[in-house]
Amino acid sequence: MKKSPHATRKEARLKKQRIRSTIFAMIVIGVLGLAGYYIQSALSRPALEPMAGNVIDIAADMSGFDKPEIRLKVGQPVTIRLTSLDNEHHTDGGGKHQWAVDELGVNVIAQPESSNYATFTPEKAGAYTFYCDICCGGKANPTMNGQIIVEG
Ligand SMILES: [Cu+2]
Repeated sequence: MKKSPHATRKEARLKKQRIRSTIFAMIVIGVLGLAGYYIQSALSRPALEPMAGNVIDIAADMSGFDKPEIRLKVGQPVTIRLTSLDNEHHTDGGGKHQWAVDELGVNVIAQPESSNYATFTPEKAGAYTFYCDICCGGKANPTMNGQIIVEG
């Protein structure tokens, strides 16, 4: 059966519409993809080096750190990720906590109910003290410190 000229014209029009909506969809996908890319790169934190080595999670609140002792190996990179469990309504320290080791030159400060991290490689064996000096009477508070043991 032969198609009438009218039906052929209609088909051609539908085909053109289909091509047009395909092009439109491709443009939309492209724009969304580009926007997503820009949003993602804006949200990522360029100031921080990427996490490397073992990631050790430490949580802190007003009652102290959740780990009294951390064992590391000389020459092995490690990332300490500190999370503050306290909110900003704490009058003492404003919900921030710190994880610092003077001998290793590491100092991480976590904002209220947030995480922050530092990556480092211990170079010398020994036992060091980690502490938070922001809240609860600072370093002197026995719950806001612990031992880091670096083994050769
Ligand atoms: Cu603290």
